[in-house]
Amino acid sequence: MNRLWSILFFLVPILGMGTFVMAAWGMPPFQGAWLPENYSVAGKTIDHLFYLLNWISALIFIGTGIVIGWVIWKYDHRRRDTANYFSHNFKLELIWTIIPAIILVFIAFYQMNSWAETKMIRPTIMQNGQPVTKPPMVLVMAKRFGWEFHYAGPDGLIETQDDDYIENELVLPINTDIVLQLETRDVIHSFFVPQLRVKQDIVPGMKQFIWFRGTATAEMDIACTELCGWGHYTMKGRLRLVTPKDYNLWLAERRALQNPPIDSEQQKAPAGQPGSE
Ligand SMILES: [Cu+2]
Repeated sequence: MNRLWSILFFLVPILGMGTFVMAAWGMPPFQGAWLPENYSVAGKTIDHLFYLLNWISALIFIGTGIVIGWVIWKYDHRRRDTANYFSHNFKLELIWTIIPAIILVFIAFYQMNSWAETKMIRPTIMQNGQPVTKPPMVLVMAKRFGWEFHYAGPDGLIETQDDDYIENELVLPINTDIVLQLETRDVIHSFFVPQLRVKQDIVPGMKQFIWFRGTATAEMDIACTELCGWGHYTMKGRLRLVTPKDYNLWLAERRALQNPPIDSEQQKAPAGQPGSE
């Protein structure tokens, strides 16, 4: 009976690895269970880190599974009735403290670049010959239950009177450093775009900044990953990554639609100048 148990324990790493491999290669029934396609420059670094951590975890998982199975197999009480008992083993304790410590310190140093790239070094622009942090392109306002995207109006600044406000639809240009300013109207939400490898909690009273650079045109979901109330699951936005040219066209269309009184006056002024008087 005990040997049967050991076989069951051996099955854990085998089946675990089996599902892992099948998901990674998209075999049925695990199609689409692996990472979604990446559309961000920094996503490559993040995916690399993800695979490294996955491999470390997989090796430890398989190793532990084999050790547990082997111990149950070898120390079957019908073949060997007493197990060795000892309450302390300094050498063993030292080994199982130092090895995880080395792994964790290694990961801490190894991930520094990707952390800096995605969370610390904000893109810059040149202003009077000096690099300054790039101002946010869109203010993302999370609320129960939806997303407001505030684009800059003709003044080119967000959080001003002429902001263009859109609900649940975000359009951004590719091949451009995008900075988003995240805020919430009520509770904690979390801005998550898996295809951009971006996830950021939004805390009331705080401004969070995220940045990324889209690599190809695509359409993707924006999800909230903080349980924020009964309608949490309905907090779904749509992100369209378009070419800079299409983005400018879209923006011009928005401006033409938005604020008709201001627009009509602006259109009158240049039209009225040549030849009308
Ligand atoms: Cu939410």
